[in-house]
Amino acid sequence: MTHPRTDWTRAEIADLFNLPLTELLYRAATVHRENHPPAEVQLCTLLSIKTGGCPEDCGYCSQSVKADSGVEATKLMDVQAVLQRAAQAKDAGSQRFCMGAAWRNPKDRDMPAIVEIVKGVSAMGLETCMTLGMLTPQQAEMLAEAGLDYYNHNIDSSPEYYERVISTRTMADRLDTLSHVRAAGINVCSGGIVGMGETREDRVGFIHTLATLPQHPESVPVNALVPIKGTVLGDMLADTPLAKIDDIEFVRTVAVARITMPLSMVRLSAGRESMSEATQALCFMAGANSIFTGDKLLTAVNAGDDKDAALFAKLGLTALKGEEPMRACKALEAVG
Ligand code: SAM
Ligand code: DTB
Ligand code: SF4
Repeated sequence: MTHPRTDWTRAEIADLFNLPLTELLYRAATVHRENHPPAEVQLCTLLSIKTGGCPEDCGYCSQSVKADSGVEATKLMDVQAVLQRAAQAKDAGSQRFCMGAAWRNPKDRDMPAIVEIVKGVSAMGLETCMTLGMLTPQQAEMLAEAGLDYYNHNIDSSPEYYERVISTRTMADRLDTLSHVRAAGINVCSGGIVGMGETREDRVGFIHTLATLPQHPESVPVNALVPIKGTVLGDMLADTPLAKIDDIEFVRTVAVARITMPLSMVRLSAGRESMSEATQALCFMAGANSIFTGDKLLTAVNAGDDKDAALFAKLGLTALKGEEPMRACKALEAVG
């Protein structure tokens, strides 16, 4: 197996975005089936283990103290309560349990409970993913030792547009955390949000940043902005309805992520709830092979298991079998 390219130029990525849709989808679907079972989709479940009261000012987020979204701040959930929710997710057929905390970064005093949660969820046979904000190299090591499979930390947008959305931490801070995660041997999950009012050029810069990391993230979540009332971006979009991302442009972004990062799991993440079945089907054609299941994301509503079961039946898709993401990571390690 050859190592996937990490030397993409912005011009090459822009050219992919500009392809006729039929050609772009054909190429993305070809890369998809060369590297993944094309009719299998990974099922992940999200749980907010510490909600709200976050000191960061991410303009899309209901959990920032700067947002007037009505989300109540909570303390870190009890370990047993988290394990109970993980067991429910497993019973519902989920393969990965992703836990999010609305922190700028975990405090050292939080780490023992976090470690216990990772160990408990792993012991159930679920893949574990955490998103806790910025990490020090030592915290990344602790999570690795606990057996954490994935760490999610999104770059969110292009380096240029990022600064218009978040002021309290920089893209460079985020890339530092990703490198600590990578150095600790934890698989990287990193993606971002489309539909925040960014331009096509920003979407090119967003994919370019991910596809030129020294090693591609094993998981790439592509979120469509969920406009939440009381957040800067949610309110901005409410006033300018035409700013909502065009469905075909969203599909193009998924396809370009698939082509440039062939081994990665590309996750059709937030925003699915308001997407038509046809748009979701196009995303799967374009190489998306992972979703969040269940009724809730972190604070926003999700499509829900019944709707998803009906969609999968209609499209002939099934839950991913086996250790696909791990296989991809092992393949990457093997080729150095
Ligand atoms: N506090 C942690 C952090 O930011 O690193 C973890 C939680 S945060 C909610 C995880 C990611 O969810 C964000 O980076 C963003 O990409 C995505 N996200 C948050 N709010 C969203 C929204 N309203 N619509 C779409 N995606 C969103
Ligand atoms: C990611 O990229 N999307 C997920 C997960 N990683 C943590 C979060 C989506 C959050 C959507 C808005 C909400 O539920 O508040
Ligand atoms: Fe805090 Fe994460 Fe929300 Fe940003 S995205 S405000 S860091 S919870």
